[in-house]
Amino acid sequence: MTTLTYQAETVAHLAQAEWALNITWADGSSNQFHYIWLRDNCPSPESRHPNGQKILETVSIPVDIRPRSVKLTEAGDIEIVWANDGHISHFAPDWLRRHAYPAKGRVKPAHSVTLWGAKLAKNLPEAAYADVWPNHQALGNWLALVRQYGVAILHGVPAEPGAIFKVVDLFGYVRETNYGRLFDVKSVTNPNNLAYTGLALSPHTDNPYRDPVPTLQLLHCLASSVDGGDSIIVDGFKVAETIRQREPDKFELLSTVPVRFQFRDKEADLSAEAPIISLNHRGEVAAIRFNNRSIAPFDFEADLMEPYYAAYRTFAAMLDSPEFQVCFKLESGSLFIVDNQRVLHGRTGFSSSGSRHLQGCYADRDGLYSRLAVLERVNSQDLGD
Ligand code: NM2
Ligand code: OGA
Ligand code: ZN
Repeated sequence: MTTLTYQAETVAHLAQAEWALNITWADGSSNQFHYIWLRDNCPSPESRHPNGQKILETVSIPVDIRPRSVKLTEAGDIEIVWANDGHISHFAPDWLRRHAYPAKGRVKPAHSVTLWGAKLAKNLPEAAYADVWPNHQALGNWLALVRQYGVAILHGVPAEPGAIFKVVDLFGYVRETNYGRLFDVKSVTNPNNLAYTGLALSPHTDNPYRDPVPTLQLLHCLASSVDGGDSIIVDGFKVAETIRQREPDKFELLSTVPVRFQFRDKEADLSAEAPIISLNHRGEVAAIRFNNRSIAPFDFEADLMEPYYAAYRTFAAMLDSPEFQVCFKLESGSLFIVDNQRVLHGRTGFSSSGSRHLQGCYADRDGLYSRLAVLERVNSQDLGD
């Protein structure tokens, strides 16, 4: 038998102001709910479908809507009869309390995001395919590593062509590009991309010349018997926050000046523009876009050229620095996934003796987060909306 332990919210007092209903709760605190907001969020079946989607068109609500009456029912709900059309809304006090505004200070803490530097090498975020595949708890834990660190490794994926899709199937869908649903990363003659050579690749995000960029990248190792070809990962958010602290003027340039990235071959002509560091509306670092191989010639005003080069070089030098880099050898059967807007990846160069073959693909981060949220629902007392 399960016992519901949460306490039902009780209303101590209701007061009708001109534009809003004031509710005083049993604990003495109070909240204000605008009438238009209450009508907009009415849970009646005419206003909202059982699937949770809103049927009511907000624009159809009179902007000066008022209640004809407001009362507390015997069941403890708040009942509002609206003056304009007599529609009746019932609100559960629990629901109102959970959605009270302003949300500041009340929002659930963001999922834990851990910025990391070189020390992550001692404790790599990793799991075994054999564990996550049949087990939702272990899969959730592995996907949560992607959300927390922006990278996770998976060992023991069958070293067979296409096996990378089995991993994508665990959380979402492939994002197809001009490189195909799947691409083979190996040294070829006449490569259209330096990835398909034995050259070292300095830390980068993939496809910065696309808008939107693919938000996840997976790379799966099928063979690796060469000298070199070690994998490098760097937390771009950590580097950005470090520049913000140490050299704010350079941070300002990197986060405001747009630069262009481009890629051209016989079939594609791609180009996109963005600052290397994108901030969200709260000023937090939201995305990194950096790939020295595919950046277009800068075309700024003359005055900006030297300061921008200084900022760019500081950023690139930090990506190359042992303070921030984590290096590891991706063995045959291992795979890593990176948040392609946060964690930069690269490799050391490798010789032509022996063989090295990786397969890669892109996928969407929102799909991974959705899958993770559904897995987490199972273990939480999620009351829904
Ligand atoms: N490949 C491996 O985004 C890039 O240009 C990096 C991407 C060719 C799909 C390489
Ligand atoms: C890539 C890439 C790294 C590697 O294909 O985008 O960065 O280890 N490859 O070959
Ligand atoms: Zn890459």
